[in-house]
Amino acid sequence: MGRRFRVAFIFVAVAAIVGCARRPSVEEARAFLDQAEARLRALSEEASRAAWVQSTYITDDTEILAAKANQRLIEATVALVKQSRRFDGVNLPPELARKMKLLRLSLTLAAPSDPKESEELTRIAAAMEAAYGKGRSCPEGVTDPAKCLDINQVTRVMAESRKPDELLSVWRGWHAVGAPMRKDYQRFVDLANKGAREIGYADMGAMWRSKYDMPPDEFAREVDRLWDQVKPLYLSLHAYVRSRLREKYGEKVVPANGPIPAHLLGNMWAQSWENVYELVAPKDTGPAYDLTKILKARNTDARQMARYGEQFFTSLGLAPLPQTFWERSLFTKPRDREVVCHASAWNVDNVEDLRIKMCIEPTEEDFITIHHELGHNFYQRAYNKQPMLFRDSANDGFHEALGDTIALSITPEYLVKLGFLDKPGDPAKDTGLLLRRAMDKIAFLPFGLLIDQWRWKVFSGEIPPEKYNQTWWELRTKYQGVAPPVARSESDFDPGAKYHIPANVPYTRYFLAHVLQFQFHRALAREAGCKEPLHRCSIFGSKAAGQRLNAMMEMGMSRPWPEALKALTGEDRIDASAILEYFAPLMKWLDEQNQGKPVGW
Ligand code: X8Z
Ligand code: ZN
Repeated sequence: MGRRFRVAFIFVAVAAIVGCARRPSVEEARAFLDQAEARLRALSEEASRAAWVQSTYITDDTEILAAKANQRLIEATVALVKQSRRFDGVNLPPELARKMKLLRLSLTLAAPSDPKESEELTRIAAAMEAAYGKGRSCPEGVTDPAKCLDINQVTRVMAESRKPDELLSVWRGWHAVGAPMRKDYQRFVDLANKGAREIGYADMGAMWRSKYDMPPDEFAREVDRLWDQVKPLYLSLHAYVRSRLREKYGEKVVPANGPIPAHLLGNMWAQSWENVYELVAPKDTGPAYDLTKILKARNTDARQMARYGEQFFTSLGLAPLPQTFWERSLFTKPRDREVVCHASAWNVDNVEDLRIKMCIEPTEEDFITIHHELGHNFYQRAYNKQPMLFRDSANDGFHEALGDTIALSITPEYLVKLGFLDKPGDPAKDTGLLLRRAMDKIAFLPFGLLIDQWRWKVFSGEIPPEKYNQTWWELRTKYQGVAPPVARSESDFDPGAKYHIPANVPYTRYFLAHVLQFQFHRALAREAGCKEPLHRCSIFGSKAAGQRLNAMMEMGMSRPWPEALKALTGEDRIDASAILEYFAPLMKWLDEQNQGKPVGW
């Protein structure tokens, strides 16, 4: 016994002297991960606090403070990733092996180890997000900010105006927000790639694609497979909407068989079209209700909008939001300071300091977005008992799908329960209802896909800076079938006018979410005992559905996502059959409408 000990001791001492690593033990790996988790937890809280203040009070100072806190978090993570390499080849129990893997995947922005470069990168990141937050749409030639529109005003014009000239002016003005970011973005890509390479990825896009419990190339193929499944539905919707818009705006504005001009679809990015529903509504089965009108007529204020959202989640048996949520959230756009209005949900201390930041307006769009944001919050709280490295959704598509799943339960029957409607309307006349949903959910799919098709190629270098804008529009035309309403050039940088590019938020998550939410909804509707067609099912008040949902949410990221999917749905593949089933009656109707009309562009 004594001898064996001595031999081992000598071996360790020699290994330490010559610098050659003895293989570390499982216990050392455990201790390393415990410390890593504690450190990441502290630094992430600090970075969140700084980011919160930056986003809700944009100034030069908050920008620098947020950048610095983010730099500390990223540098520490990169250092931990590098240290974790010494456990390569150690046979770890599954939980520790998963933590090791997730540590290496935990960044969405990697920074080079040179502190000057990591400082430059985090400063650029903070500056781009702030520039977006401060963005204004100014009419051509105007520089007086008082004559320009902020993002909420721009959103309203895009949703409500039916004058092509006015829409064009606002569209052009907002897209000008991107141009000054071009140089920064180019440098951002170089530095971020350098950081990604240092921790073992080919580039940032490869790093992002590695987060799905499968080889990155296989993930890219999965995404293509899903798109192929839903594409026929998108093509039918596109053809129908184009022909109706052509009736409205005339042959000079909307081509018979080409892409639709991107400013006519009710949204700055043409990413969801529900705001122009009335222009394409079926003539005999129009909308049974207009939620925006109802909310306005009831003088629903921002907090009340959030209360409606919370009430849905508590009806499932989930605990109410903490008091601090109501005290610390930002619900309305402040009059006297710049904020990032793009909606987001936070868990500042990774326990239950839950908040949303959103410039809420009483519209249907925001009513749904509130449910989306609260979905993040309820998910965040459900996994807060997991170890730090597992405090995330099964994959990022799950996080984005959660609240949308709940919002699919905002059915006419549910609106009757809220006292918003007298009667739920006749289910035999649901084409309008389905078309309206499709204008949101189906219209979004190609947009959700193309953003990262562009970014993946930008990060890999396949798209060089001198082709940033051209390729952006090639992809928008290829996938969405939309065209810029005025000529664009490389002096523009239109990707910068979409929040997630300057804010560096990966986007494939939303594409996945738009498929997953229908899969979730179908499973939960069954759990709730709904026998109606899927679009008439609401899980409001179903404790059984709530339990099923909660069991999945509590898992956080502790298991590969197919297991979480299985816990909720019994299926272990992402699959478009639910979204196709949901819209099957509409598909049939659209194909009838499209008889003899051109499809595609
Ligand atoms: O960014 C969001 C959420 C916050 S995670 C409001 N969404 C995407 C977008 O607005 O572009 C939700 C749908 C897609
Ligand atoms: Zn979200």
